[in-house]
Amino acid sequence: MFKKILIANRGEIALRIQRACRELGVKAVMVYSEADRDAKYIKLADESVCIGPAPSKDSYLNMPAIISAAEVTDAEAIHPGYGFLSENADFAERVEKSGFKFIGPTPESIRIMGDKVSAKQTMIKAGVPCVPGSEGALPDDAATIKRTAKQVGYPVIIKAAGGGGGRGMRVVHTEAALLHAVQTTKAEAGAAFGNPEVYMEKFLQNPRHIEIQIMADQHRNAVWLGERDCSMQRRHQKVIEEAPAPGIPRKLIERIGERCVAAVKKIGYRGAGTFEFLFENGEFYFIEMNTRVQVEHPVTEWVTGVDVVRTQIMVAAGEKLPFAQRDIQIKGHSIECRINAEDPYKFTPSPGRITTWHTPGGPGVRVDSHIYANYFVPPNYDSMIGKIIVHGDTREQALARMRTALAETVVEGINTNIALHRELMVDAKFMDGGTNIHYLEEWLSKRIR
Ligand code: MV4
Repeated sequence: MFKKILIANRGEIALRIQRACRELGVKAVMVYSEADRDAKYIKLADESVCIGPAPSKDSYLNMPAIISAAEVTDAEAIHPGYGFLSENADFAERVEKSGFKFIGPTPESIRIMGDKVSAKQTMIKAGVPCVPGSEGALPDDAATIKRTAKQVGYPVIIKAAGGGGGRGMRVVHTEAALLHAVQTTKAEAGAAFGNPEVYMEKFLQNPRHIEIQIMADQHRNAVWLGERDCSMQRRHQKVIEEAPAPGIPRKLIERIGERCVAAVKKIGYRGAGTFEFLFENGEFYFIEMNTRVQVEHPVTEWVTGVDVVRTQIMVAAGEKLPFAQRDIQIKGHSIECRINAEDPYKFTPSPGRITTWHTPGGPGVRVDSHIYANYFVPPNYDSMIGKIIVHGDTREQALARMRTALAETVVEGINTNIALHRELMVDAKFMDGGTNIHYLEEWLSKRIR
């Protein structure tokens, strides 16, 4: 096992990784920007290094500063968390070339999955079902593009190879609109991602977003850790996640989970990873793979009993997975509410000083947050300030526990979306389970304040 790890992130995930290090007896080096100087997890750290001013590009995205921090503190490995440099293949490569372990997959794996065209081709080859569409990137010639769209059937969606997470896509309903949409998406993709390649898929109108968590070691062992339903989202930002996905037959999920494991073994993937699927009319369609630990990993941890972050560190150190597929049994139900510092109606960010912070507690309640009374939420980063996660024997019990937890929670000094969560936890359709990716935005458009 490593003696010392550098945590190249901030906020709740930096604290989450620090906790995993403590448990493993590994020293944690925290890096921070000038805006995060006073954070409690910095004071709690074994060591900490300032890596630059508040803007992310000068600190949490500053590769030389992070690698130098690892050098001066004699860290052996770097955990990138999520966001920032976590899915940057060049960073992973520079980390390894500088003699450190990158706690994540190889740069090659990150590169393949970062290019959505090569990710999809890899998954088709590995037997993972994908959304019907173009074979690879679209060519330039108009006739071929039109023919492909006719074969796929309208509506189609044009997606940038370098996009993902909802960036660089355009839905097309008619042939008349097709070529212009392809050209515009290409131009935008070239400017935004430095890669003008686009591909085409059948546009699924009312899918759910279901994702499969996998974990692999360097010794060809891989398991899937159940699924998460992440359909409750607004503008591609997830708001509520849960595990297992309500109403999907276990046999169906198991077939997909096994395909994901087979794919991971085929490509020699190591570390944690997530296969994102759209689920419509009883079918799963792969869209993207994430090569990092995700915000919503706690719901998986709670229904499987696996510590995802601890396992990431263990497999990066070269250890074997400490469990096999037969050890993974889904137990009960878990729900996560993301707490954001934002206007509860307009969703504009609400940074500032937190004056009061009462955390919820009791059986089946977990709070992952770095905040405290008198903490200043900096305006420079994502507005998520923490997560409330609950577990119950049933989904109904988990919902009841989340209602109680949200009722106990008090945040004063800034605005948060806690009121939104309180409303959603008593919404009849959400309580039924199985809402699609459009449900929350439709619900918000009809919401009365
Ligand atoms: C789609 C789709 C419908 N059909 N692909 C958006 C984020 C990116 N990961 C992929 N996305 C979508 N791809 C096809 N062929 C609808 C979406 C989509 C979506 C997906 C997951 C969660 C929320 C979403 C919100 C809007 C659109």
